[in-house]
Amino acid sequence: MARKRASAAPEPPGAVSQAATPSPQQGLVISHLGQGLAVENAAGEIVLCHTRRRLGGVAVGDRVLWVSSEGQGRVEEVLPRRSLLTRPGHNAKVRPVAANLDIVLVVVAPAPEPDWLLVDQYLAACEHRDLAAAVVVNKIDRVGDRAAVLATLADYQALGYSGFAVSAKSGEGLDGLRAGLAGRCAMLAGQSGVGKSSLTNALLPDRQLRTRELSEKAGLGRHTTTAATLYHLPGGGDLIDSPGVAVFGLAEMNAQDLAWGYREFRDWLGRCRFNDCRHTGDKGCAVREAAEAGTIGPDRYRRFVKLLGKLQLMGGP
Ligand SMILES: Nc1nc2c(ncn2[C@@H]2O[C@H](COP(=O)(O)OP(=O)(O)O)[C@@H](O)[C@H]2O)c(=O)[nH]1
Ligand SMILES: [Mg+2]
Ligand SMILES: [Zn+2]
Repeated sequence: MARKRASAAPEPPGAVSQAATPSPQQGLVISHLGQGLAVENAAGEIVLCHTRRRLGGVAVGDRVLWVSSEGQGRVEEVLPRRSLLTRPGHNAKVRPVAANLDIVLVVVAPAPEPDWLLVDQYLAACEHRDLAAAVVVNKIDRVGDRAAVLATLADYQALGYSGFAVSAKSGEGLDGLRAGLAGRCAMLAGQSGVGKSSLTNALLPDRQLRTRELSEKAGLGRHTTTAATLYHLPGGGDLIDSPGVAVFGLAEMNAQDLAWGYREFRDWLGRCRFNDCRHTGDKGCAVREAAEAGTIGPDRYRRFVKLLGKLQLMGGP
């Protein structure tokens, strides 16, 4: 990776007098550390920063203005975000997880058995948050059982989602995936065991180095692996690795949002007989009729009905 070393020396300690308030610099939040934030400065170096309390939540991927203060940095301002992914926190509050994300890669594999209900849930959540999404079938080196999963991938591609068939193990298809990520900020999602960690390692050759650098900055000995961390992809673009963070629930979505999250439903949503149509058993439902006629894929429709049931059990809005 072509990370630049600083050409301009950092502010020497003690140079910050009362008279000369340092001017804020732009930085990129790449991780939460034990006692603060890891912010990457313009030279590509990691600066440990704390925040002003009034700033509220700062997320990985946030662009910030920060100043040097007693050998550390202090984040003064969070710059406007183009997207924000949150997850439910304590006391009905939401916690920011990733800012300025462009695309979510929903990963499935021939094994474990693909959970397409979960895929649809992720895709609907992305539609709801205005994030692009792509479906990645990993482990295509497992020739025996890949046909079925590739057929379903084609269904998603027909809906306009980018689809990639790759192998983190053999490297097959990874160049296409890299090209698809160039210049974008991406995050991987998917059930356990599909190969998210393996893909992350394949896409980020110097990940270990960066993780070590973070640990040193944190002074903790070891960077906690559960903290979401932003890494630069060698071919341009960024990957936010967020192990163990399930961020794509149905929280914050209602029944209408879910229907809207099925992008092939949109042409039909205004055509049901009743305004408050749930698109399940209702009389004169244009969506259901389109699914029965095969205009809307019946598998996707069936999964919508299941997800709607799940949503109602949650007793959401
Ligand atoms: N055959 C094959 N196995 C893979 C591939 N990618 C990952 N695996 C294996 O699948 C298992 C789960 O992978 P992991 O990356 O931990 O999945 P995660 O839970 O999604 O992070 C491991 O045993 C990997 O070695 C692949 O492309 N092909
Ligand atoms: Mg993993
Ligand atoms: Zn309807």
